[in-house]
Amino acid sequence: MKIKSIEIYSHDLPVKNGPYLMASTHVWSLQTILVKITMDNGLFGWGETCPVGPTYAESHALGAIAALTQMAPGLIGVELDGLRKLHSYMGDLLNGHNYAKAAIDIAAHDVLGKHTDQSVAALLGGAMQNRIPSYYATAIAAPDEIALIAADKMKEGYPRLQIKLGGRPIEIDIEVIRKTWEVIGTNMRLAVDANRGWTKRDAVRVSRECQDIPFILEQPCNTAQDLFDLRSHVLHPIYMDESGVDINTVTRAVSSGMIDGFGMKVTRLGGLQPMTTFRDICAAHTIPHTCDDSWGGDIIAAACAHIGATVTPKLLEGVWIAAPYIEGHYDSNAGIIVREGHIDLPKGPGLGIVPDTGLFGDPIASF
Ligand code: 0XW
Ligand code: MG
Repeated sequence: MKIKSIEIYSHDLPVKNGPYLMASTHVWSLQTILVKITMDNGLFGWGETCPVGPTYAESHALGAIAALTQMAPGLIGVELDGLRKLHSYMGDLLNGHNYAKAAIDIAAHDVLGKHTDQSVAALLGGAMQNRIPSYYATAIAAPDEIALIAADKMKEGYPRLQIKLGGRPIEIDIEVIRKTWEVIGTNMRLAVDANRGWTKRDAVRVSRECQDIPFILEQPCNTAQDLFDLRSHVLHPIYMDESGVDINTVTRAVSSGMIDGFGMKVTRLGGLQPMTTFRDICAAHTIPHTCDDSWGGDIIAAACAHIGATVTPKLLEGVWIAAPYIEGHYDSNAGIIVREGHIDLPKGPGLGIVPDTGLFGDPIASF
Protein backbone atom coordinates (compact mmCIF):
# COMPACT_ATOMS: atom_id res chain seq x y z
CA MET A 1 0.00 0.00 0.00
CA LYS A 2 1.71 3.16 -1.25
CA ILE A 3 0.89 6.83 -0.57
CA LYS A 4 -0.72 8.18 -3.75
CA SER A 5 -1.73 11.68 -2.71
CA ILE A 6 -1.62 14.09 0.22
CA GLU A 7 -4.06 16.97 0.64
CA ILE A 8 -3.72 19.75 3.20
CA TYR A 9 -6.77 21.64 4.48
CA SER A 10 -7.18 24.64 6.78
CA HIS A 11 -10.29 25.02 8.92
CA ASP A 12 -11.40 27.57 11.53
CA LEU A 13 -12.65 26.40 14.91
CA PRO A 14 -14.32 29.32 16.76
CA VAL A 15 -14.07 29.09 20.56
CA LYS A 16 -17.45 28.76 22.32
CA ASN A 17 -17.95 31.69 24.77
CA GLY A 18 -14.50 32.96 23.74
CA PRO A 19 -11.91 34.13 24.23
CA TYR A 20 -10.16 31.22 25.94
CA LEU A 21 -7.55 32.79 28.20
CA MET A 22 -4.28 31.25 29.32
CA ALA A 23 -1.22 32.95 30.83
CA SER A 24 0.35 33.69 27.42
CA THR A 25 -2.58 33.14 25.06
CA HIS A 26 -5.99 34.67 24.29
CA VAL A 27 -7.84 32.77 21.58
CA TRP A 28 -11.17 33.52 19.90
CA SER A 29 -10.76 31.08 17.06
CA LEU A 30 -8.20 28.46 16.12
CA GLN A 31 -6.87 27.60 12.72
CA THR A 32 -6.59 23.83 12.51
CA ILE A 33 -4.59 22.07 9.82
CA LEU A 34 -5.87 18.78 8.42
CA VAL A 35 -4.16 16.20 6.27
CA LYS A 36 -5.81 13.55 4.10
CA ILE A 37 -3.57 10.82 2.75
CA THR A 38 -4.94 8.56 0.03
CA MET A 39 -3.33 5.24 -0.85
CA ASP A 40 -2.95 3.52 -4.20
CA ASN A 41 -5.66 1.02 -3.14
CA GLY A 42 -8.21 3.82 -2.56
CA LEU A 43 -8.09 3.76 1.26
CA PHE A 44 -7.59 7.12 2.94
CA GLY A 45 -6.76 8.41 6.42
CA TRP A 46 -7.10 11.77 8.20
CA GLY A 47 -4.67 13.60 10.46
CA GLU A 48 -4.82 16.95 12.23
CA THR A 49 -2.63 19.41 14.10
CA CYS A 50 -4.04 22.51 15.81
CA PRO A 51 -1.61 24.71 17.73
CA VAL A 52 -3.55 26.81 20.21
CA GLY A 53 -2.43 30.11 18.67
CA PRO A 54 1.18 31.09 17.96
CA THR A 55 2.37 31.76 21.54
CA TYR A 56 1.26 28.76 23.59
CA ALA A 57 4.06 26.51 22.33
CA GLU A 58 6.79 26.50 19.70
CA SER A 59 4.26 25.75 16.99
CA HIS A 60 1.82 27.70 14.84
CA ALA A 61 -0.64 26.92 12.07
CA LEU A 62 1.36 28.62 9.32
CA GLY A 63 4.42 26.66 10.41
CA ALA A 64 2.44 23.42 10.12
CA ILE A 65 1.41 24.28 6.54
CA ALA A 66 5.01 25.12 5.59
CA ALA A 67 6.41 21.95 7.16
CA LEU A 68 3.77 19.72 5.56
CA THR A 69 4.37 21.38 2.19
CA GLN A 70 8.09 20.73 2.60
CA MET A 71 7.59 17.01 3.35
CA ALA A 72 4.59 16.01 1.24
CA PRO A 73 6.23 15.68 -2.22
CA GLY A 74 8.89 13.36 -0.76
CA LEU A 75 6.26 11.11 0.80
CA ILE A 76 4.36 10.38 -2.41
CA GLY A 77 5.01 6.80 -3.53
CA VAL A 78 6.27 5.70 -0.10
CA GLU A 79 5.23 2.17 0.94
CA LEU A 80 3.31 2.42 4.21
CA ASP A 81 4.57 -0.72 5.88
CA GLY A 82 5.10 0.61 9.36
CA LEU A 83 5.17 3.79 11.36
CA ARG A 84 8.86 3.61 12.28
CA LYS A 85 9.88 3.73 8.63
CA LEU A 86 7.46 6.58 7.98
CA HIS A 87 9.02 8.61 10.81
CA SER A 88 12.46 7.88 9.43
CA TYR A 89 11.37 9.14 5.97
CA MET A 90 9.90 12.27 7.52
CA GLY A 91 13.16 12.82 9.43
CA ASP A 92 15.09 12.60 6.15
CA LEU A 93 12.83 15.27 4.63
CA LEU A 94 12.69 17.77 7.50
CA ASN A 95 14.46 18.24 10.81
CA GLY A 96 12.16 18.91 13.77
CA HIS A 97 8.63 20.31 13.34
CA ASN A 98 7.13 17.42 15.27
CA TYR A 99 3.70 19.05 15.43
CA ALA A 100 3.42 18.90 11.62
CA LYS A 101 4.79 15.35 11.40
CA ALA A 102 2.11 14.35 13.92
CA ALA A 103 -0.66 15.08 11.38
CA ILE A 104 0.92 12.62 8.91
CA ASP A 105 1.50 10.08 11.69
CA ILE A 106 -2.17 10.24 12.76
CA ALA A 107 -3.42 9.91 9.17
CA ALA A 108 -1.10 6.92 8.67
CA HIS A 109 -2.48 5.21 11.79
CA ASP A 110 -6.02 5.86 10.54
CA VAL A 111 -5.36 4.28 7.16
CA LEU A 112 -3.31 1.37 8.56
CA GLY A 113 -6.17 0.60 10.95
CA LYS A 114 -8.64 0.56 8.06
CA HIS A 115 -6.27 -1.59 5.99
CA THR A 116 -5.90 -4.21 8.74
CA ASP A 117 -9.44 -3.81 10.11
CA GLN A 118 -8.21 -2.75 13.52
CA SER A 119 -8.83 0.26 15.70
CA VAL A 120 -5.95 2.69 16.23
CA ALA A 121 -5.95 1.65 19.91
CA ALA A 122 -5.34 -1.96 18.79
CA LEU A 123 -2.44 -0.80 16.59
CA LEU A 124 -0.99 1.02 19.59
CA GLY A 125 -0.94 -2.10 21.72
CA GLY A 126 -4.57 -2.55 22.70
CA ALA A 127 -7.10 -0.68 24.82
CA MET A 128 -6.98 -1.18 28.61
CA GLN A 129 -10.39 0.50 28.95
CA ASN A 130 -13.16 1.65 26.60
CA ARG A 131 -14.46 4.49 28.74
CA ILE A 132 -11.65 6.94 29.16
CA PRO A 133 -11.54 9.55 31.94
CA SER A 134 -11.29 13.15 30.74
CA TYR A 135 -10.67 16.34 32.70
CA TYR A 136 -12.01 19.86 32.42
CA ALA A 137 -9.62 22.78 31.96
CA THR A 138 -10.97 26.19 32.95
CA ALA A 139 -9.75 29.36 31.28
CA ILE A 140 -8.28 32.14 33.45
CA ALA A 141 -11.13 33.89 35.28
CA ALA A 142 -12.09 35.47 38.60
CA PRO A 143 -12.11 33.27 41.75
CA ASP A 144 -15.91 33.15 42.13
CA GLU A 145 -16.37 32.32 38.46
CA ILE A 146 -13.93 29.41 38.67
CA ALA A 147 -15.64 28.14 41.84
CA LEU A 148 -18.96 28.02 39.95
CA ILE A 149 -17.39 26.15 37.02
CA ALA A 150 -15.77 23.71 39.47
CA ALA A 151 -19.16 22.96 41.06
CA ASP A 152 -20.69 22.46 37.65
CA LYS A 153 -17.98 20.13 36.35
CA MET A 154 -18.02 18.11 39.56
CA LYS A 155 -21.78 17.59 39.07
CA GLU A 156 -21.18 16.56 35.45
CA GLY A 157 -18.94 13.72 36.64
CA TYR A 158 -15.46 14.90 35.70
CA PRO A 159 -12.89 13.05 37.82
CA ARG A 160 -10.32 15.85 37.47
CA LEU A 161 -10.19 19.63 37.13
CA GLN A 162 -7.36 21.73 35.77
CA ILE A 163 -7.45 25.42 36.68
CA LYS A 164 -5.54 27.93 34.58
CA LEU A 165 -3.57 30.60 36.39
CA GLY A 166 -0.81 33.13 35.72
CA GLY A 167 -0.44 36.57 34.16
CA ARG A 168 -1.95 38.50 37.11
CA PRO A 169 -1.20 39.18 40.81
CA ILE A 170 -0.34 35.89 42.50
CA GLU A 171 -2.77 36.69 45.35
CA ILE A 172 -5.69 36.25 42.93
CA ASP A 173 -4.33 32.90 41.76
CA ILE A 174 -4.08 31.75 45.38
CA GLU A 175 -7.68 32.83 45.99
CA VAL A 176 -8.79 30.81 42.94
CA ILE A 177 -7.07 27.70 44.30
CA ARG A 178 -8.66 28.14 47.76
CA LYS A 179 -12.16 28.75 46.42
CA THR A 180 -11.93 25.81 44.05
CA TRP A 181 -10.76 23.53 46.85
CA GLU A 182 -13.65 24.67 49.09
CA VAL A 183 -16.03 23.52 46.34
CA ILE A 184 -14.48 20.26 45.16
CA GLY A 185 -12.66 18.91 48.21
CA THR A 186 -11.41 15.44 47.36
CA ASN A 187 -14.26 14.75 44.89
CA MET A 188 -12.07 15.72 41.92
CA ARG A 189 -8.30 15.62 41.49
CA LEU A 190 -6.90 19.11 41.02
CA ALA A 191 -4.21 20.36 38.64
CA VAL A 192 -2.97 23.94 38.89
CA ASP A 193 -1.61 25.01 35.51
CA ALA A 194 0.15 28.37 35.10
CA ASN A 195 1.24 27.51 31.54
CA ARG A 196 4.80 28.81 32.12
CA GLY A 197 3.39 32.06 33.54
CA TRP A 198 4.82 32.16 37.06
CA THR A 199 8.24 33.05 38.38
CA LYS A 200 9.88 30.49 40.65
CA ARG A 201 9.17 32.93 43.50
CA ASP A 202 5.44 32.79 42.70
CA ALA A 203 5.40 29.00 42.50
CA VAL A 204 7.15 28.60 45.87
CA ARG A 205 4.71 31.04 47.45
CA VAL A 206 1.65 29.23 46.05
CA SER A 207 2.92 25.89 47.27
CA ARG A 208 3.74 27.17 50.76
CA GLU A 209 0.49 29.13 51.21
CA CYS A 210 -1.61 26.20 49.98
CA GLN A 211 0.15 23.42 51.89
CA ASP A 212 -3.15 21.95 53.03
CA ILE A 213 -4.54 21.55 49.47
CA PRO A 214 -3.60 18.49 47.41
CA PHE A 215 -2.91 19.55 43.83
CA ILE A 216 -0.24 19.07 41.23
CA LEU A 217 1.69 22.03 39.83
CA GLU A 218 1.64 21.80 36.02
CA GLN A 219 4.37 23.67 34.13
CA PRO A 220 4.41 26.58 36.60
CA CYS A 221 7.47 28.24 35.02
CA ASN A 222 8.99 28.66 31.60
CA THR A 223 11.78 26.12 31.20
CA ALA A 224 12.66 22.54 32.13
CA GLN A 225 15.53 23.95 34.20
CA ASP A 226 13.06 26.12 36.15
CA LEU A 227 11.03 23.01 36.97
CA PHE A 228 14.13 21.11 38.10
CA ASP A 229 15.27 24.07 40.25
CA LEU A 230 11.84 24.33 41.85
CA ARG A 231 11.52 20.69 42.81
CA SER A 232 13.22 20.83 46.20
CA HIS A 233 11.53 24.11 47.18
CA VAL A 234 7.88 23.16 46.70
CA LEU A 235 5.63 20.74 48.55
CA HIS A 236 3.45 19.79 45.59
CA PRO A 237 4.25 17.35 42.78
CA ILE A 238 5.50 18.99 39.57
CA TYR A 239 4.22 17.94 36.15
CA MET A 240 5.98 18.94 32.97
CA ASP A 241 3.82 20.06 30.04
CA GLU A 242 5.14 22.61 27.52
CA SER A 243 8.82 21.77 28.22
CA GLY A 244 8.32 18.08 27.36
CA VAL A 245 9.20 18.62 23.71
CA ASP A 246 10.73 15.26 22.79
CA ILE A 247 11.58 11.79 24.09
CA ASN A 248 15.09 12.89 24.99
CA THR A 249 13.75 15.59 27.33
CA VAL A 250 11.25 13.12 28.77
CA THR A 251 13.93 10.53 29.59
CA ARG A 252 16.17 13.18 31.16
CA ALA A 253 13.27 14.52 33.24
CA VAL A 254 12.29 11.04 34.40
CA SER A 255 15.79 9.81 35.18
CA SER A 256 16.65 12.97 37.12
CA GLY A 257 13.73 12.23 39.44
CA MET A 258 12.75 15.90 39.29
CA ILE A 259 9.41 15.39 37.58
CA ASP A 260 6.38 13.67 39.10
CA GLY A 261 4.19 13.50 36.00
CA PHE A 262 3.48 14.93 32.57
CA GLY A 263 0.79 16.80 30.72
CA MET A 264 1.61 15.29 27.33
CA LYS A 265 0.42 16.27 23.89
CA VAL A 266 0.30 13.95 20.90
CA THR A 267 1.30 16.57 18.34
CA ARG A 268 4.12 18.04 20.44
CA LEU A 269 5.89 14.66 20.49
CA GLY A 270 5.31 14.06 16.77
CA GLY A 271 2.29 11.75 16.77
CA LEU A 272 1.00 8.46 18.10
CA GLN A 273 4.10 6.41 17.40
CA PRO A 274 6.36 8.52 19.69
CA MET A 275 3.48 8.65 22.19
CA THR A 276 3.74 4.86 22.62
CA THR A 277 7.43 5.27 23.51
CA PHE A 278 6.53 8.02 25.97
CA ARG A 279 3.70 5.90 27.44
CA ASP A 280 6.03 2.94 27.97
CA ILE A 281 8.77 5.06 29.58
CA CYS A 282 6.18 6.44 32.01
CA ALA A 283 4.85 2.93 32.71
CA ALA A 284 8.36 1.66 33.46
CA HIS A 285 8.83 4.46 36.02
CA THR A 286 5.24 4.60 37.35
CA ILE A 287 4.83 8.18 36.21
CA PRO A 288 1.28 9.46 35.74
CA HIS A 289 0.45 11.53 32.67
CA THR A 290 -2.30 12.87 30.45
CA CYS A 291 -2.78 12.19 26.71
CA ASP A 292 -3.98 15.49 25.27
CA ASP A 293 -3.53 17.92 22.57
CA SER A 294 -3.46 21.69 22.56
CA TRP A 295 -6.73 22.04 20.63
CA GLY A 296 -8.38 20.60 17.50
CA GLY A 297 -11.51 18.80 16.32
CA ASP A 298 -12.71 15.20 16.11
CA ILE A 299 -9.58 13.82 14.44
CA ILE A 300 -7.18 14.92 17.13
CA ALA A 301 -9.77 14.04 19.79
CA ALA A 302 -10.04 10.50 18.41
CA ALA A 303 -6.24 10.17 18.31
CA CYS A 304 -5.98 11.26 21.97
CA ALA A 305 -8.78 8.86 22.98
CA HIS A 306 -7.11 5.89 21.24
CA ILE A 307 -3.69 6.41 22.84
CA GLY A 308 -5.30 7.29 26.21
CA ALA A 309 -7.22 4.01 26.18
CA THR A 310 -3.94 2.05 25.96
CA VAL A 311 -2.41 3.64 29.08
CA THR A 312 -2.40 1.65 32.35
CA PRO A 313 -5.53 3.12 33.98
CA LYS A 314 -3.86 4.05 37.27
CA LEU A 315 -1.30 6.15 35.37
CA LEU A 316 -3.77 7.93 33.11
CA GLU A 317 -4.49 11.40 34.47
CA GLY A 318 -7.06 11.93 31.74
CA VAL A 319 -7.58 12.74 28.08
CA TRP A 320 -8.38 16.39 27.44
CA ILE A 321 -10.18 17.22 24.20
CA ALA A 322 -11.48 20.54 22.90
CA ALA A 323 -15.01 19.27 22.09
CA PRO A 324 -16.69 21.01 25.08
CA TYR A 325 -15.25 24.36 23.90
CA ILE A 326 -16.20 24.20 20.21
CA GLU A 327 -19.48 23.97 18.30
CA GLY A 328 -20.25 21.02 16.06
CA HIS A 329 -18.29 18.01 14.86
CA TYR A 330 -16.42 16.90 11.74
CA ASP A 331 -18.29 13.59 11.77
CA SER A 332 -21.98 14.26 12.30
CA ASN A 333 -22.62 10.60 13.24
CA ALA A 334 -19.65 9.70 15.38
CA GLY A 335 -18.22 12.98 16.74
CA ILE A 336 -16.16 12.56 19.90
CA ILE A 337 -17.87 13.94 23.01
CA VAL A 338 -17.27 14.08 26.74
CA ARG A 339 -20.16 12.46 28.62
CA GLU A 340 -20.19 12.54 32.42
CA GLY A 341 -16.51 13.49 32.35
CA HIS A 342 -15.51 10.49 30.21
CA ILE A 343 -14.94 9.71 26.52
CA ASP A 344 -16.13 6.51 24.87
CA LEU A 345 -13.45 4.89 22.75
CA PRO A 346 -14.48 5.43 19.10
CA LYS A 347 -15.71 2.30 17.33
CA GLY A 348 -14.76 0.89 13.96
CA PRO A 349 -11.42 0.52 12.19
CA GLY A 350 -8.81 3.29 12.22
CA LEU A 351 -9.68 6.41 14.19
CA GLY A 352 -13.37 5.54 13.99
CA ILE A 353 -14.38 8.95 12.69
CA VAL A 354 -14.65 10.20 9.12
CA PRO A 355 -15.16 13.94 8.48
CA ASP A 356 -18.31 14.83 6.53
CA THR A 357 -17.55 15.27 2.83
CA GLY A 358 -16.80 18.85 1.79
CA LEU A 359 -16.69 20.21 5.34
CA PHE A 360 -13.21 21.70 4.91
CA GLY A 361 -13.76 23.11 1.39
CA ASP A 362 -10.97 22.82 -1.17
CA PRO A 363 -7.51 21.75 -0.05
CA ILE A 364 -5.00 24.58 0.33
CA ALA A 365 -2.34 22.30 -1.19
CA SER A 366 -2.41 18.93 -2.99
CA PHE A 367 0.46 16.61 -3.85
C1 0XW B 1 -5.69 22.05 28.82
N1 0XW B 1 -4.82 21.84 27.67
C2 0XW B 1 -4.57 20.43 27.51
C3 0XW B 1 -5.47 22.43 26.47
C4 0XW B 1 -5.01 23.84 26.29
O1 0XW B 1 -4.64 24.12 24.99
C5 0XW B 1 -3.80 23.96 27.18
C6 0XW B 1 -3.52 22.61 27.68
C7 0XW B 1 -2.62 22.57 28.88
O2 0XW B 1 -2.73 21.70 29.77
O3 0XW B 1 -1.71 23.40 28.97
MG1 MG C 1 -0.78 22.30 30.71
